[in-house]
Amino acid sequence: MKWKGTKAEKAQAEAFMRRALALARQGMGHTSPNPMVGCVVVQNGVVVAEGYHERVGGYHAERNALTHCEKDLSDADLYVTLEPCCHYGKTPPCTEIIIERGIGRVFVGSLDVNPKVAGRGVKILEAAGIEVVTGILETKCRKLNEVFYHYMTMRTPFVVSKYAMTLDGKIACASGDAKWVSGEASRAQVQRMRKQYSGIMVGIGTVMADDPMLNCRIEAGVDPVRIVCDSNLHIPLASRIVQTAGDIPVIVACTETAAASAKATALQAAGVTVLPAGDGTRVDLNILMRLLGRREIDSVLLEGGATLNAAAFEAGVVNKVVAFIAPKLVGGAAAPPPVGGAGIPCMADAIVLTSVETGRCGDDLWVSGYPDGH
Ligand code: AOF
Ligand code: ZN
Repeated sequence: MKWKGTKAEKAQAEAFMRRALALARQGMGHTSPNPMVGCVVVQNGVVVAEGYHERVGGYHAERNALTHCEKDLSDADLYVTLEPCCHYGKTPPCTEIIIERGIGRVFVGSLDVNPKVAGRGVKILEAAGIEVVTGILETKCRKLNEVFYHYMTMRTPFVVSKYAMTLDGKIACASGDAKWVSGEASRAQVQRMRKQYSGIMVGIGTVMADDPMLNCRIEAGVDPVRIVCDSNLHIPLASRIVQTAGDIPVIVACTETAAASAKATALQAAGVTVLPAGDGTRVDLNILMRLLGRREIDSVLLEGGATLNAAAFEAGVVNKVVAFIAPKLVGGAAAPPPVGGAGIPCMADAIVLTSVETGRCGDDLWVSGYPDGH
């Protein structure tokens, strides 16, 4: 329902919702494919209980807040970033405990898109006589769970194309040297992104050039699944990714033909999942995304080079772009840009980003946005 509070009341409600958002973010990297959710319980203007969804399979935010508080919560206000669930999943419905504890008012950030909930959570609370106010900091709450909203409705991973380039639009020198394009602060930010998303994808060119690990070096146990797009299975068995396949999962996407080869068998023996994606001469990225979605990979950080990035934009699988721009120039007609391929012939047909945000990361600039229609 629409809320008729005063300006001051609205500002206060938003302040509590901001606290709930901060709590929700503490679950980052641990809740996939569930959303990040935070909850704050307020009585007489004071926060008396807090909780968040700490990990998939664990209690939801509301239950975490309420079970840890023994106070009488009759008529208290509860702020939650996502509509309370009303289904028996891995845990009992949050609506049940909210009703049991006698909460008087519930402030909801954004509605759930899970078809098991989708507005029914609000209806059940209202039917129990609880006043429900929706849409508090809705945009921020939705954005926090942009992965969840996409994955729950599309069943394919939310793909974030991340790249770092020089001010003259190069991701490496003409020699191939790329260490480092962006500064330390940007690279630290990329480590945080590796924690945030459940998969990380590169092309075979990057494996050949850099022999990367593609792990997350800021926290143990939150590494994304490593995905290599390698149509003809050229990945060396001695590469660091293959050598560590037993520790951090590796998926190598290839063609149907390559998946039937002896190389595929050798990779499987090394612990790699070989995933055929299409019967053409190259990996079909749309098919690959559907297959990754079936494996509950809800998001992919695409750290591609010029070729894979071009293929991803051409296939229309990119949902978000995050570009770091370093204030340096290297020139060179042969130095690669972030997106190669044949390119779009007319500027009028360019992929335009919406909801653009910009900022600074050390001396670098960053720009993020969402390709048209995504
Ligand atoms: C909430 N609060 O903290 C979360 C919610 O598998 P389950 O039982 O954990 O249920 C997952 C679904 O519950 C998820 O898809 C989403 O709809 C909702 N998540 N809801 O009220 C929470 N994590
Ligand atoms: Zn719940």
